Amino acid sequence: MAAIRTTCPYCGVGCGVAATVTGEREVTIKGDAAHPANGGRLCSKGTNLGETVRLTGRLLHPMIGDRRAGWDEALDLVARRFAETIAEHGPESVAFYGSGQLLTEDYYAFNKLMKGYIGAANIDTNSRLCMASAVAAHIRAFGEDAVPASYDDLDEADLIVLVGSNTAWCHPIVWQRIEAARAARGTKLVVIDPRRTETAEGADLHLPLRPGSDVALFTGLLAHLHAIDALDQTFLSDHVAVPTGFWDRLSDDPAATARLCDVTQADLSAFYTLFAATPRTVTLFSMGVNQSVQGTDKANAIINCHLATGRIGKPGAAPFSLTGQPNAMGGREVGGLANTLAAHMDFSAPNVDRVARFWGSDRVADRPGLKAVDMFRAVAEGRIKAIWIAGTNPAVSMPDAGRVRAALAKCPFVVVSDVIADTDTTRFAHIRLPAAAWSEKNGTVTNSERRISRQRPFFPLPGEARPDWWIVAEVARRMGHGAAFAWETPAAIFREHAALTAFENGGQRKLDLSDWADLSDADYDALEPVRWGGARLFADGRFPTADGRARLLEIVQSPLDRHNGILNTGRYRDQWHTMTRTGLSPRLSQHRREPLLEIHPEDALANGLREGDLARVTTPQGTSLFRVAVTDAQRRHEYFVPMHWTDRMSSGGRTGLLTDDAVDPVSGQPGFKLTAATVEKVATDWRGFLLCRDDIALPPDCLWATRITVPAGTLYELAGNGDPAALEACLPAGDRIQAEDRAQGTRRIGVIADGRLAAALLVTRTGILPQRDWLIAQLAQADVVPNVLAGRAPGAAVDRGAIVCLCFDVGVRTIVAAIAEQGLSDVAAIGKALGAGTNCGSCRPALAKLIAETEMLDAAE
Ligand SMILES: Nc1nc2c(c(=O)[nH]1)N[C@H]1C(S)=C(S)[C@@H](COP(=O)(O)OP(=O)(O)OC[C@H]3O[C@@H](n4cnc5c(=O)[nH]c(N)nc54)[C@H](O)[C@@H]3O)O[C@H]1N2
Ligand SMILES: Nc1nc2c(c(=O)[nH]1)N[C@H]1C(S)=C(S)[C@@H](COP(=O)(O)OP(=O)(O)OC[C@H]3O[C@@H](n4cnc5c(=O)[nH]c(N)nc54)[C@H](O)[C@@H]3O)O[C@H]1N2
Ligand code: SF4
Ligand SMILES: [Mo]
Repeated sequence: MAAIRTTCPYCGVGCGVAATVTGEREVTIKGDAAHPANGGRLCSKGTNLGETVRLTGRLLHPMIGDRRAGWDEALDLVARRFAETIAEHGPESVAFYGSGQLLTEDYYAFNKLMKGYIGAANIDTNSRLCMASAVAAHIRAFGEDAVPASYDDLDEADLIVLVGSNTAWCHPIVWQRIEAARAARGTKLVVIDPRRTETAEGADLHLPLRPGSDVALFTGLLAHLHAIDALDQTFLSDHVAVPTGFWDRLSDDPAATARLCDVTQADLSAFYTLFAATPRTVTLFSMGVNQSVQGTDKANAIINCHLATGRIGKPGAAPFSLTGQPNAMGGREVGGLANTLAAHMDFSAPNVDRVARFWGSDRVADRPGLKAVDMFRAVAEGRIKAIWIAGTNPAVSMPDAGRVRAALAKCPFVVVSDVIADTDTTRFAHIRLPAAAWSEKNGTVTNSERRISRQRPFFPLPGEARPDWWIVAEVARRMGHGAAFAWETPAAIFREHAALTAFENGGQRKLDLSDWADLSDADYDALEPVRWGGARLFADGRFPTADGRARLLEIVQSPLDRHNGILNTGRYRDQWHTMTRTGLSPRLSQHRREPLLEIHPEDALANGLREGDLARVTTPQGTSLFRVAVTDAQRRHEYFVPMHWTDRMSSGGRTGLLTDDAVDPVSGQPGFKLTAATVEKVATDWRGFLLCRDDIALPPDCLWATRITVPAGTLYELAGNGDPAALEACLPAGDRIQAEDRAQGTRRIGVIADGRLAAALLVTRTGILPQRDWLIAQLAQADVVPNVLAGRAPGAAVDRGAIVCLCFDVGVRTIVAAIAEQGLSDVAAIGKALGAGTNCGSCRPALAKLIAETEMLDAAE
């Protein structure tokens, strides 16, 4: 069968994927060599998409409570309850909460129903948690939410600055492009992040700044550029509006800035000097900038430096906001946030009038609706009485998620459209609607560089799953708006969206898709990835403001509170958000098996914590346990935890319960990266692990139980107090073999069913447990090895250690040994010797780090 060309459903890089169906829900995934975003490359997440497309855990039928219902019944009920609520309490008593993982067509349908026909603007999405500050900053500086740059600019830059972005993990194919530019033209790389991430590890300069101090850093840079006369005066006078007296209010004081940002003055000056000297500079930023209570100011402080040096709209020179989700950008284009109306238009009277005429509706919303955090507050306070959540898991991903859960529990009517039956959010749903998933759904997404690509289906819709746009249109029809939602295909919706962007545009808005407004269905199906606005916007120096000028903004660093401990949160390389899909992949689950608390060695010492201990993190919002990982990549008094783990996956690692829900006053985006926190050791009597072929619920009576998917089964890491014997009740039926070491309090139990290993439980009070890999492999074996409970192959001395390269299955010990024995001195040499790092490339930063560490050890000897 021929490969279907589609787009990766994970990050905003928007890589093209070639999918070849090889059987029932079986597919081979390759990079699409013809896609300009990736030229055939895929990172670890994209490469392993095939492991996530089976029907495990899928929601396949509409459900009313726990009862399976037909589509008609479910849709009628949703329409009736929304209509009744609106009739009784007004249009603002209902809300939609969507996602940057919806397709543009889905997004358009949700937005049109809420803003065009329900007549309120209470539709917001998880992009509020992600991009809202970048959106607000673009609008403040350029007059429109338009990303000036493209990936081409990375190839042409001489300096790339990454601010608050762990690009190597979160935008890996952009990272590979940055690496390529460094190799090809010696592009310099500066990383600005409080943590020494794998992204920062190999940079020319890393500024481990004090969290939240980016505004001071970039305002200091602007003052310095002004002081040394490094501004582009011509660009400023022709194209930028500068407030009177602006420059007089800036003072160039690198020493003070370095103190405030807590970086050395030498490093700060090195950055300032490099920036001043390099016209071709691209500054990429993501969540370390956006997810801050001063996020919009941070983004504008960066943009200021680019405007003042004329570094925008030119090859290799631009501020560049990286988008997180695959269609964060498409959602912004549609206008699916509560503070935008549609197609890059706000709620000004002429815009409302224009959109009303285009949609043919007399009740278009005329003012912004509630932003995510306020929306869930309104649910809690009973002002919103019906909510429809689609493509997002707010019970995990919202800040202060405990409060969001309480709100949902009280809400009279909760509808959730999802692809997975049981998530932390679907637990609160009165109605669950089964959506089409990636591999089935059909439409378009827009990536970080404004490139619109097709997501194409290659499997038929399973069970009764339906596309999100279809579900919305059916509800709209039942609410009496059939004529406006009569689309037969996603192509029809795309044409309507494109036509709206072009409608009475007259060059006022950069977003103008008129070239695609008449696309035939066949042309839509065959649509090649296309970038609207071309490679770069604003090349003529004209901006979509009333006077055609961009704006320099007066920005002042907000005071930073002194906390004894700061919790920072973010992502792991191989997990995607709340793990509903990446959690199904055994390969991806190997990179980090448990949610870790990363902590500086001195803080660990001060709190009596050692590697592998359990620690309790407490914030004003809540508390949760994490496994301790001691690392000097953290600054003192700052802790990092991942956002991914859920109630479905773990008893701990519940980061969403901890974060503060304070928001940026301009954008309404929460400051996920900075919450006051304390840590303490949690002693346990025993630890262990449980491996089983069949899925079982989280074992009870454990302080710590985290699950991951492994080939042929599930692995639980466990710890607790009291008698671990209670765990034996979890074991499946079968013949048991046992071994015991009373001195160390170690118990090993194997269960054999049908002549194969069905489960293994290994628990110890003071002893050492074997590495998991060999036992995991035994689950898939047809025969049981005689001494299986030893946990390693008969005669085998050492195992290969934690897997570093997923593609070639190479462990850390194998790599370290090869570096030492064969004198391997770079990543390419490791690739030659072991294959590691030569496919998806996601482990290349980790390999580079291993070489550096081995060299350091050598030097120390
Ligand atoms: N593997 C993987 N990739 C993903 C995702 C995923 O879930 N997993 N999700 C996608 C999505 S939706 C998004 S939004 C992106 C996010 O991509 P990134 O923004 O790269 O990821 P994060 O880990 O959230 O945060 C980035 C960095 O911000 C730093 N930071 C914290 N506080 C500050 C500060 O005050 N200043 C500065 N300068 N930095 C700070 C953190 O230490 C962290 O390393 O990733 C996308 N790609
Ligand atoms: N502490 C902390 N919290 C954070 C962040 C952080 O850095 N730290 N980052 C924030 C950011 S940037 C983001 S983007 C959010 C992400 O957070 P969420 O959006 O909550 O995370 P996902 O796990 O991607 O949720 C997507 C849901 O949609 C379902 N789904 C997948 N495909 C489809 C589809 O086609 N249709 C429908 N209807 N459903 C589908 C999935 O099964 C899943 O339940 O988290 C935010 N929360
Ligand atoms: S970088 Fe990786 S996760 Fe992002 S779109 Fe490309 S393959 Fe997918
Ligand atoms: Mo995001």
